[in-house]
Amino acid sequence: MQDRAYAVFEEQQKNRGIDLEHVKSKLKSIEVETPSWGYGDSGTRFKVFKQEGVPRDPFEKFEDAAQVHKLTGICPSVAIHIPWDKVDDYDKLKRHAASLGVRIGAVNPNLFQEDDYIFGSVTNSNPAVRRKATDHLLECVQIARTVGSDALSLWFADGTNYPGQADIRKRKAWMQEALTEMYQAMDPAMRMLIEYKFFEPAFYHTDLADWGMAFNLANKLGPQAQVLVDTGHHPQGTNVEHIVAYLLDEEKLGGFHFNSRKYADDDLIVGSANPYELFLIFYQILEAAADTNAGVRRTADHIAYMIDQSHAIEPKIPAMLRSVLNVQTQYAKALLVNFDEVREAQARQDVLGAEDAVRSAYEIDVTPLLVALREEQGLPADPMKAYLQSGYGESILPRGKGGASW
Ligand code: AOS
Ligand code: ZN
Ligand code: ZN
Repeated sequence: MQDRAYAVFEEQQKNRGIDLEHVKSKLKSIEVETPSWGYGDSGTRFKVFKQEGVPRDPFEKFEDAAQVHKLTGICPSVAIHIPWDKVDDYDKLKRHAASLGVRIGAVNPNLFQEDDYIFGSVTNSNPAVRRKATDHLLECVQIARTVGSDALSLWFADGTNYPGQADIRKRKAWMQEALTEMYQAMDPAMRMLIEYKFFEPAFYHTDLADWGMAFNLANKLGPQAQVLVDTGHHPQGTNVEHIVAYLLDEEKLGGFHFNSRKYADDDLIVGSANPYELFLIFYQILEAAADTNAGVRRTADHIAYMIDQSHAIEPKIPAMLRSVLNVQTQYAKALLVNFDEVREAQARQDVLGAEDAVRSAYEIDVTPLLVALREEQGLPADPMKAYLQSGYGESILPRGKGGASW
């Protein structure tokens, strides 16, 4: 069955002018980082639901994340959040990860969970609080060094709820001051990925509200600072793929926090409500990866793909598997775009022809391709089914309820 399906697929792609060996090698090299916090209990501001079998500590989070990598082959790193993943011995955590076949990815400083930060962290008008927040950023640089991570992901809850509550321009300066200190402490191989979000938990203004503010700051800091696009952090109707193209062209796109949204920062399974947006993001990335400018190509090839989701009602590991598979599927579809065809249609100013060249790739069923790819890699043809049959989900139930949560 699969052999026949793949033969038909191969023939079809050959006729479309697509080099499947190239497509497969790209699919084999993409890496999608999963977040440690996605394996713990989470919820909304209304309720955190406790599930059975949830990891009780960072070590167990890595054990669950390793299952996702084992079955998909594309999730070799796991982002950590400090202090959620605080341990006495980071070297031990690093070794534990390695023993499971994964590694520690982006280090995320957490500056939003302590009472001291009620009016902000690095932008707090109280210098003692700003010092404490900046020291935590420096501590995270040190942790990244210890665990061998080259990425620091920064998201700030800082902002205000009311007009006049604080001096917006002073806060802007304090943000830059803190990040400059952190930037200077980083090793040359490290990258600072600056995330933005237009609202929540602050509702009047957020200190880093949009990509333009993050971009401006990253430019001021230097080449090791780049923008992190969290797909859920935009107002309704925003053209996220346009932001992606713009930042790529400026060589300032550092990474993604993938998730899906309907109304706000919903943190739902990526590609569940808006798969075409995800496809179009990859289309822009692949377009940039073939640019004549080497800097743009390098930027496109060094994007940190990360998932940022908190599954409140779904079983954690299958929800993460679904997310990773959705990313892989849309990436595979984007790889089937015939870029020559798009460019030729653009040159003719053939609006419908260009649109068709992009959309028609999205409409192709890539299942035979992904199954063939997994077969080549010794991975299960259907990772979700393999997980459900593996018994792992049952084996962790003795952990009980009341595991780690945010
Ligand atoms: C918050 O909205 C952001 O997306 C951050 O990336 C945050 O650090 C992450 O969601 C963990 O809470
Ligand atoms: Zn995020
Ligand atoms: Zn978010």
